[in-house]
Amino acid sequence: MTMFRRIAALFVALTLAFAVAPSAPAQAVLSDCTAYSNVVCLWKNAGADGNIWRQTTAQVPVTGCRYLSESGWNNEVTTVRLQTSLSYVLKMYDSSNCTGTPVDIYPGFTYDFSGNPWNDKFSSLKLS
Ligand SMILES: [Ca+2]
Repeated sequence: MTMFRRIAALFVALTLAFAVAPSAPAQAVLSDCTAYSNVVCLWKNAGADGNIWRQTTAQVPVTGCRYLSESGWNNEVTTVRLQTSLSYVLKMYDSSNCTGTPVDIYPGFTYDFSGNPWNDKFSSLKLS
């Protein structure tokens, strides 16, 4: 084989390796939230990266509490955004049942808790 053919064969092999490699879970971006109306968005990583938890505001109770343990997101959240034109405030709690002092999340802002004591602490939420 000529050197060129060796390199070409190697390139094809590498291309195939990447093509058939199991794909990682899709990494979310900010637009996976901002493209929607009236949604609550949580990301596992800083900078609205990693897996996304996105629910409509109708799916997050005003009276009552949404438990993140039910979806495997307990103590996993780093980035939060409330994407709505409605006058809601999102209340995020360390406790599992919306008790204690919440962190208030206002609409239209992206909150990145990396390096913050609240990082990977949120366990429940509600709207107010
Ligand atoms: Ca917690």
